[in-house]
Amino acid sequence: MADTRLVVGDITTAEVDAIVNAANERMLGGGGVDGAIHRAAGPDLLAECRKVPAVNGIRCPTGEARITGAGNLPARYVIHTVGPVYHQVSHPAALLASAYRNSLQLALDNACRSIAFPAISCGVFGYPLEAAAKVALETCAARDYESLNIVFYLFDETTYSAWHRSLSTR
Ligand code: AR6
Repeated sequence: MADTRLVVGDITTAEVDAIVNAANERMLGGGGVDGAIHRAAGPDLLAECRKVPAVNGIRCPTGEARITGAGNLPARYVIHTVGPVYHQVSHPAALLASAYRNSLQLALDNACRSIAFPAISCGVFGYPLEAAAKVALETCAARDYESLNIVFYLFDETTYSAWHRSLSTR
């Protein structure tokens, strides 16, 4: 199994090859962790996002992922993914797993050894914490990703506890 660590903290400080952004389909910034990442990275990140091809304004459909440089962040790359809006889709777990899987695959494709995730969909997108933790940790535990060092940056104690409980019952 991949080396998986949990920390309480701000993902913009993560010293890893790639940090994952919980973005929206337009991929031009937003609130929550997306806003924090764009603020810390500076305007180069938005400029790179604008270069990602869009179809009807959509750069990254829900469950997919895209990679850019990371501007002023300590990380080399930002992997932008879009989790499901929990109450708007009929199969949220499949889409959330897909967001994690596609992010992990992009990290491997770009020779990353380490990747940091936030709790995708657990803010304004309303995903229940226990259920999200289970999907996140199960997906990251797949053998395909065992070469990666994976760290979850969980922003508050409640989210950390949900992940910690899920990891210790695996
Ligand atoms: N570091 C780590 N985690 C953070 C940080 C941070 N600096 N800031 C917030 N979080 P959310 P979503 C946590 O709402 O639910 C944006 O507007 C936060 O406490 O950022 O996937 C996008 O543009 C929560 O646990 O993402 C989209 O429109 C987790 O990150 C939409 O929000 C995710 O919360 C995406 O919603």
